[in-house]
Amino acid sequence: MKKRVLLAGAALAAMTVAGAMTVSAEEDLITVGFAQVGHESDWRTASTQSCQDVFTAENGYELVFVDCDNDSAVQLEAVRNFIEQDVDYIIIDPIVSTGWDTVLTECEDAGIPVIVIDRTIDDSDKYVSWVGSNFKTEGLAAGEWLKAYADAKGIEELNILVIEGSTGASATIGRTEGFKEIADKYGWTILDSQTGDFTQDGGQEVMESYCKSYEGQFNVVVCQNDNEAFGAMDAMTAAGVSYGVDGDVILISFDACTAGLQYVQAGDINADFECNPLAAPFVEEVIQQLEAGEEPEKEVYMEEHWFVYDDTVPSITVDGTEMEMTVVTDEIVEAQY
Ligand code: GZL
Repeated sequence: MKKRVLLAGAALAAMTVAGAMTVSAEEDLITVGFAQVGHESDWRTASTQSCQDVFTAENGYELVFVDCDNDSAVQLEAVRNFIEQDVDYIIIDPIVSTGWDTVLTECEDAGIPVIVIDRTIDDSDKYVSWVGSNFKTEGLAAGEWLKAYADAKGIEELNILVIEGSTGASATIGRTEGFKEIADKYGWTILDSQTGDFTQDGGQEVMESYCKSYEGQFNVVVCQNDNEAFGAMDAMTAAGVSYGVDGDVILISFDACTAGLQYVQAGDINADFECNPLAAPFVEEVIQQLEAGEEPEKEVYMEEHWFVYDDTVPSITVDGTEMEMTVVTDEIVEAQY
């Protein structure tokens, strides 16, 4: 019988006095261990907050949260500690997509269901569900939008620099694969593609190097998340390179966090391809299904939008599916994560 955290004594008294919950003498809390990638970006902050907002004592949970600081060894150790603590469920956002089968087998042997969010695990299927986004589709969409935008603006030659996300992360792999498929399809030149590790500092450092190595040779920069784009903008500004809807360089980003959308609205980022970080409500649904003895879906895809400054390109077609481009408004910025 799985050990449950019993809410009793002062904690129970405090919560009943506060009216936070109506409880019997002892209330079982479902313990959830969450091994988070780190704290590298605005997107990550929103992802963490989503779990902290959902997995509360008031909602019947105890969240055991570990920020793995972008270190895969720390993340594997965190999962093993969750097994030692005999939590009820384990959530993993895998820093990298491989090296997981051994520890997932240990979770399976311990009878602890694992739910993967956001990035994917590609060398094991020993988890109940994955909740996240299609990263390759994000890359394909960015490429098809760039083609339509360049055509609309009469730009015939595209010379592209890419600032990739963290090496080995499925978000990086998918966005890179999708965008390169379109670049190959239309015969574009990708001058260089280096990792900025999904951080603002990383984006700035890579862009500073690009501005020196490829001075005057590039007219598109693709950043695989908003924080890299913020750093790249600083670097291009310092180098006297103009970007955005009125600049010499088309700037594309991913995530579409609030700050990213503000830059789109200002015309500094031409297009921002959303990746939805708010997975926790969908994870809770999976846990509740398991609690009820039901079998959850193996894959749960999040809904996302493609944001632009204006309606130069109202829609795109990706893999035969028409997708609307969304012009950023004050209301959209206000409502974003
Ligand atoms: C994508 C997520 C990525 C974001 C980055 O789902 O894993 O990691 O795009 C974050 O902002 O660092």
